[in-house]
Amino acid sequence: MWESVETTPLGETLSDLEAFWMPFTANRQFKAQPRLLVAAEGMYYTSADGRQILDGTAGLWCVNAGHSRREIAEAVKAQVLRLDFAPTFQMGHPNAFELATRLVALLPSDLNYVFFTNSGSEAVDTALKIALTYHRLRGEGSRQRLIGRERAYHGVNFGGLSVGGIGNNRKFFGNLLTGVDHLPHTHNLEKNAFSRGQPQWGAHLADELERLVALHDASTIAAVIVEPIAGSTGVLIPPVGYLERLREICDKYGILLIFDEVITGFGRLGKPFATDYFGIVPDMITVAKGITNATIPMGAVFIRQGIYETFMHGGPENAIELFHGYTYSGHPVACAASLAALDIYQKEGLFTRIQEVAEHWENAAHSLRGLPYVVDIRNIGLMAAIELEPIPGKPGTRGYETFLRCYEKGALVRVAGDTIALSPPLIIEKHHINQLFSTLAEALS
Ligand code: PXG
Repeated sequence: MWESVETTPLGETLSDLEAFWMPFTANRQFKAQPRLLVAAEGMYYTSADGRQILDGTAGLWCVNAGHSRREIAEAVKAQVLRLDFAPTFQMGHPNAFELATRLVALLPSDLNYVFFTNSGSEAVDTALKIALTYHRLRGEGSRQRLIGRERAYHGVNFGGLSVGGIGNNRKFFGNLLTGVDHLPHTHNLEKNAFSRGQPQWGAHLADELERLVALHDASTIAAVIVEPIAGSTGVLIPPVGYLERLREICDKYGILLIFDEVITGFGRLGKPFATDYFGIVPDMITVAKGITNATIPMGAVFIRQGIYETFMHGGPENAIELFHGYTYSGHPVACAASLAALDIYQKEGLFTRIQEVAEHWENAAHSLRGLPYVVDIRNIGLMAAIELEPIPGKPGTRGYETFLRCYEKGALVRVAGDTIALSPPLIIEKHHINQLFSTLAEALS
């Protein structure tokens, strides 16, 4: 059926594709010229017109162990047949407890608790609610302010939007949460273009948090949330010393620090999490995507011991400690998928796997320097971005055209404005890396 969609005249194409209102997509443009993926295996998608497309983006930064892993499929099937669903409100099922125990074993010693959600957006809103409640339980209920950062993406729910820093994602949706402020982003081409790994310039931008404290007073600030590396807005890598400084200032003023590791979690940097890579322990971590290798939707918040304990000491034993949760928090099928994904990650050493290819990855990315319109290349772990000079008056067009050309030539890349972002599955081999960057080089030349 899908084969025919691409070849039928426009009218028929639209009637077949019309009903699905696609997320974050120019629907009319897409439906006029659709790009449909019909199968996937390992590093490759198969498109409706029968081509093999190298996956340079791990789906949407999420298929960390590569596509269509049999072990996960089998675990999911077995779980659906054994226990399709069980509530986690006032009831439980073994997989959720087992998964939480397995996850905290991967984390720095103090992050000992897990709250399950179904997406990164829900994980972020959950973490913000925990932060607000935590301070209130400690008798510091005036700490209601949340601090995000410009160019941050924390999903699309109202909490995440409010601390997020992407104008288009925010401007249509009213007042959002009140009492939110933002740190400046750290991206600076003049100082840091063509950096390899963490850029040298910009640690002082964390001191802007001191200014926000001076402005609002620490007694009004609950939490700071940042992506250790901003993914969606084009792989913005923290300057050397920046995250350390944020941690210090948060500690100084009793402000919780939340790392949004929806993209950086589960091996993207050659360590299990960015907290391990940077050696900085936040008070909460939000994850999603790679937690199940994207096979079944799931997200989670990892929470420091002291925060959980505050809730447990907050009232009588028969009191619900947190008035929050989702029907599918800890869904048995998602838990089964996640347990199977963790087995693969651990058996195949995928959390550290990319250390084998990291140098090759970095050199391949930077080999694009000098191609037309390339104004920056940056990389860290198994992430890279190639920033292009915008066409005057038409921001985003050059990026989108490059994305289309890559797709025609057999590679899937992500585009954020005029920046091409890359984050392939962690099973990538050197020959795939060569294919990816040579495709990009052709597309750019
Ligand atoms: N936090 C971060 C850091 C993310 O990157 C979310 C939260 C939200 O997760 P959910 O599961 O609610 O989508 C994300 C999601 C892209 C792209 O290509 C990035 C995301 C989602 C879709 C596309 O940049 N990140």
